[in-house]
Amino acid sequence: MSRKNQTLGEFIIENQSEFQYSSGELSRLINSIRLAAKVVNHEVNKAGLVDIVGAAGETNIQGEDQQKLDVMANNTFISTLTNRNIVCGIASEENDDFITIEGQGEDHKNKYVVLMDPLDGSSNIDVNVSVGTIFSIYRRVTPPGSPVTLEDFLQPGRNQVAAGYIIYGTSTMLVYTTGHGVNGFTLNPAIGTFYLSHPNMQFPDMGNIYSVNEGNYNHFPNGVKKYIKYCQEEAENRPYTSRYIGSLVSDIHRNMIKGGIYIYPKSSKAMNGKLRLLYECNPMAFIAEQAGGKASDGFTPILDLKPTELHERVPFFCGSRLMVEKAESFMSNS
Ligand code: AHM
Ligand code: MG
Repeated sequence: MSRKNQTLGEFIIENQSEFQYSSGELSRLINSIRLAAKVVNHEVNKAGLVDIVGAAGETNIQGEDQQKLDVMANNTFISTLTNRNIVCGIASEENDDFITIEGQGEDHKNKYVVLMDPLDGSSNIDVNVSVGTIFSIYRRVTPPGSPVTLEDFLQPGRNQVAAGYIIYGTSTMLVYTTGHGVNGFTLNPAIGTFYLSHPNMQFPDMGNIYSVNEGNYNHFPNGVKKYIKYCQEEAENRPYTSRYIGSLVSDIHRNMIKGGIYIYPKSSKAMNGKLRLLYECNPMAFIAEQAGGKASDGFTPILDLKPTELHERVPFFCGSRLMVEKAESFMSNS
């Protein structure tokens, strides 16, 4: 249930009972993400003012160790998530291996694992383009009481209990789902509070935006080439408009609001595309499906793929249902 002027904190509490395990832990976990998001937002907003966009390990003019923003975001989310007694493991795009969290009693009793891309699109920061955080939450599959294992992280996306993103844009938004639709909250920076601004977000079934890095056109599979030509053809509601920010969170967010398709296909340069199944595609696919959209690798729903390694990459087609289905038909017929 949503109502006017509802804050994210109120929304989390009021909707807690929707969640089947409903012990309050998932709510506390989302609350800790809300807190980390505010900290990262503060730092991202200062990026143009202070000299913190330099390489990690350098020293700034005040003699302080510099952290690149993606390192800062990673550290912020890890420490915030570790400090509550809820999470037993974290996997991040920024870390080679997963992190094991013992918990306060050092007993490995916590139930949730978090997988995240702490600052996606970070190459855009220097040019003042929106970036985002993407997160994905699962219940561990190994029994509590022992350290997490790789198996806890390599679950199909279908097992996600929550997923979301934060977009640090013209305004900062937190958008998430716990499997009961998608809701978006906008930060009022003056008072540091997220308000429900986009209740029950829905991908329009059809749109007129296609988002793909066409610079790689010559390297794309035939199905993608043909679909791009289809998008450009003169027809009743075509040509579509091409919009590509190169910042996944922003491209998906815009397409969810306006209707569109995002494609990062495989290519002859990158056999599995670029995006990571666990940190980028699974959470975005969960959100897309919960918002009435679709997400696949061109053939199979992303959420049905069985991951085999932490940093696995996968081709990604995500967006308005009818557009993704059309792109898939070009893939299977070529
Ligand atoms: P990153 O995780 O290294 O930031 O890369 C992911 C980003 C996405 O946000 C974006 O959609 C894509 O890379 C853009 O890649 P390209 O520049 O190849 O089009
Ligand atoms: Mg990324």
